[in-house]
Amino acid sequence: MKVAIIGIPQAGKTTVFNALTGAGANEFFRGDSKFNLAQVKVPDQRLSLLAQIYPSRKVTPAEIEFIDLAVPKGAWFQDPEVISNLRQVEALLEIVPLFTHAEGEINPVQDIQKINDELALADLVIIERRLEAINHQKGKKKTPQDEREEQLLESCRQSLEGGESIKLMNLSDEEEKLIRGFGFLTAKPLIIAANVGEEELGLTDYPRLNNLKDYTQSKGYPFIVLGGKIEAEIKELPEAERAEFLEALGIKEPAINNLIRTVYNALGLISFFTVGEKEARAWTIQVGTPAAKAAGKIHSDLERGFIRAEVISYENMMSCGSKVAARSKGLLRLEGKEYQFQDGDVIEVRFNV
Ligand SMILES: Nc1nc2c(ncn2[C@@H]2O[C@H](COP(=O)(O)OP(=O)(O)OP(=O)(O)O)[C@@H](O)[C@H]2O)c(=O)[nH]1
Ligand SMILES: [Mg+2]
Repeated sequence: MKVAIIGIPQAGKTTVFNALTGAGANEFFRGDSKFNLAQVKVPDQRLSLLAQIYPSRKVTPAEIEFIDLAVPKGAWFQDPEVISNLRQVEALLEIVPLFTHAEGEINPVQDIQKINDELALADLVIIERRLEAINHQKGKKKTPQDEREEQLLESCRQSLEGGESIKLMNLSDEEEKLIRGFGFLTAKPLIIAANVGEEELGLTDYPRLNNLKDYTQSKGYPFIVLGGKIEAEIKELPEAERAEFLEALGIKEPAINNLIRTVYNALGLISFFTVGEKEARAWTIQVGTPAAKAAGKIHSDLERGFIRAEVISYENMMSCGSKVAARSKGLLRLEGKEYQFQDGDVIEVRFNV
């Protein structure tokens, strides 16, 4: 899973990237490097608690990949490298500055609209190009499939020109499949993170924030608030000092954890677990994935030779304290290949290849 961090210049994108990754990435990109890239662990307390049962020697959380793009000033989305990177991600995380930033005036709703316009423009370029190609195929007549595609792209164009993104078009599964290959930017889930200044940290009710909250709600964008600079500082601290620092700030958990979970949920992702003495591990799947396919995440043999999955819910596993106890209470189920793992399922796959 790959998520791109976007936003207006100087919004705090690289700062948030550093808060996510602890990578200490430079604010300025040197040489040819046009982006920062890092794997981020998805915080999940359930996994650590499961690992304590065995105990497991190794704990491997789920991960999401974040990419922080160096965006050329001015011609934001006209940079082909930026665009092609964005087309490959599953979601967009937009940093909206609410702190006093270099660009001066603070106008979060306008900032979001500005970026949305750029995303729409990038999609329109692709649509025009494709329509052109469909209509000017040398010595070839339009197939019914071409016509279906043309019709669909025309309605995407109308939506975009009317200021609406493709994700709000209520496309059918079949239509979504037809346009998936284009990687339209306005079809991707968009998550908004307000980057607030240190003075506003912990404040939940002031006009500028409320406006933004109302706007994101009306558009259906998942929304979170964080102080990018503080979060980056927290990430730099040694583990041992972190708790004390958080306590001094009066917070239980870094906001960045909430951000990662929000992204995970916005993508419709859930985790199932495999646990043993060797390793406790979280695996990421899309909600609704059949068990055999989900098992394929662990190893392709498990999908190919899938027989059954032994499943215990996280809650039952914790209340019973072991797999053996869960089995004796009848709480271990055997599920077939069409079963859909639920968030938190602890599983073991029986297979034969
Ligand atoms: N006070 C304060 N300053 C911040 C915060 N987040 C970012 N900044 C500052 O804002 C400036 C821009 O931050 P960056 O993280 O480089 O922003 P960016 O969006 O990556 O900028 P570009 O890549 O140049 O578009 C830096 O000087 C940061 O220190 C914050 O939460 N509070
Ligand atoms: Mg940057």
